[in-house]
Amino acid sequence: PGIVTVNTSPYEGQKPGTSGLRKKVKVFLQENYTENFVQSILDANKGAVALSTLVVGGDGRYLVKEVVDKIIKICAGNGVSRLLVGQNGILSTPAVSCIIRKYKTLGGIVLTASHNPGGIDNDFGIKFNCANGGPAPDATTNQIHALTTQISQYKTVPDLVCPIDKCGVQKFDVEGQTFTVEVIDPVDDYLALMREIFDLPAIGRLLRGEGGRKFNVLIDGMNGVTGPYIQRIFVQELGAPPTSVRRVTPLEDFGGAHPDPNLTYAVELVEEVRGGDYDFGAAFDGDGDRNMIIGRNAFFVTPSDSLAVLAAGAAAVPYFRSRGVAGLARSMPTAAAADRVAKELGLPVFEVPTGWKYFGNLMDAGRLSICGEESFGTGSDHVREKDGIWAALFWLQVLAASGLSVEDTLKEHWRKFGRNYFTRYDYEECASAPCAEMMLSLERTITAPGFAGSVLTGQGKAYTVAAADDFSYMDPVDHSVAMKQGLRIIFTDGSRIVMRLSGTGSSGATVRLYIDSYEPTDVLGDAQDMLRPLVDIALQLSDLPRYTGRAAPTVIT
Ligand code: VG1
Ligand code: CO
Repeated sequence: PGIVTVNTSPYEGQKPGTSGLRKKVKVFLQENYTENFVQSILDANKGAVALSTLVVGGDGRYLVKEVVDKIIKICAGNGVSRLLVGQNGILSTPAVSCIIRKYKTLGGIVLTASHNPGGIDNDFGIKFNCANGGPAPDATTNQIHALTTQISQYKTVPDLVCPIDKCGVQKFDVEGQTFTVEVIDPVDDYLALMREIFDLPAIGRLLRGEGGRKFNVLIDGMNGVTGPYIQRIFVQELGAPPTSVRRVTPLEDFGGAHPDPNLTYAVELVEEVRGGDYDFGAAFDGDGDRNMIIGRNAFFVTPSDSLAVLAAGAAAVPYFRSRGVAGLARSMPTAAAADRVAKELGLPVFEVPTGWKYFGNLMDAGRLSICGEESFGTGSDHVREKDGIWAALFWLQVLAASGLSVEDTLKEHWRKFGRNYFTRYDYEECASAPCAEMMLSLERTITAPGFAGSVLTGQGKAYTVAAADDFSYMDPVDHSVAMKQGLRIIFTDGSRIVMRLSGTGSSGATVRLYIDSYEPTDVLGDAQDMLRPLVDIALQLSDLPRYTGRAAPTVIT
């Protein structure tokens, strides 16, 4: 088949956010919209694309298969030599990262809007990952965006027919050059990596109830991409009963579910674990990079605590036993529980802006091993994305070694380190303009002279402001700077209020309010009660209810 050059013109707004370009499906369906963005990704890699290998796959949502087909044709048109494509277009985000690294490819294109709902009326997304397996850094995404504003042509091979429903190698002659598409099993490479990292037989004995300890798990794929991975790893590899897994078929609309593993959207799992005989529950988001962990009676583990507990328990995992742990990191809004573990272990700890792309450089430089975000993201340098199933296996390895329950693990951790109470309030799909105004006004308030040192009171409890700013970050490795990463108010007792606008939504604005407060001894309280005074202060100071017209958040974590 032959290469065709198609004339096109730019679309506005093809600017990748926290994690790729995310828009409504109908936006992607506009003529040449998807083609423009894919061509711009390839153009941003100019010089390297010819004769390269790329990985392509997505979370199974509506439009993934069609877009995989477009990408295959455009890659063929641009001289890419080989594609590794997940069967039926299925690859979890951490699996893409794993495959890029294992086969040393130039990068990968991930088709996902992560935890956003799917289906024709919902979201789609395209993200480019680099040769280290991680999301492209700001410099690259800015360059991709700049290219989308100037694009005038894309190249494609319209007559190339490449089915992706069966694994195997297909070769095409594109104007005398061989173009290879290798359709791969989505799970094989990822499972091989998990076998290297963990002592899976030990986890298997726990799940099969050998050695006298009955331990029931319930693992929820939320109809997202993790289904085949869960089925293969938990049931086939580890020998857990088939009733240990639920919602394991990837559906284009996630069965109507909002595939975001939190207490609101994963309520089905929470209720089943609460009402049933389960010791452990886990759920993952649409593309498999997020995780929620709960214990018996649906005891909830805050992601910030999860990171701290795993970091403290890393010695249970062969991968960390043999390589050691170089350092820890968390995103800025994440509660500082991991910092206390780092201190105890004598490890460096890094505070980066929201979004996984900021961890990559530190990992590549060998300075960071385990990291996480409050948004149900946990990961390590085994790949360059957060990794939901890996996090669940890590938990099970720690529990298999300690013999403790999830709840007792947390209580012991808090007794030893104290507790960072944490909550996040999300106000989803608000009007954009008033939210932008609110952020400007709050920034003015907190950066005004005299704000630092002032005393703020909520519910009769007084806090003294130690510092306040709009967070900016300089990457310690390449010294690139990310500005305006969230407003934060830090009090003299270490408590923090953080407010920022989401960068993953496809329409309107989502306001996120984060509260983090440390208690050395009073560790068994209810987070909502303990944090009420600081929530009050944040709402007063920002005037959020007036700007958003919302009396209550959409989701509380
Ligand atoms: C959110 C989370 C952030 C996470 C990002 C991508 O971003 O807050 O921590 O890295 O989603 O996660 P934002 O800008 O909406 O707050 V995923 O699972 O979409 O790849
Ligand atoms: Co995700």
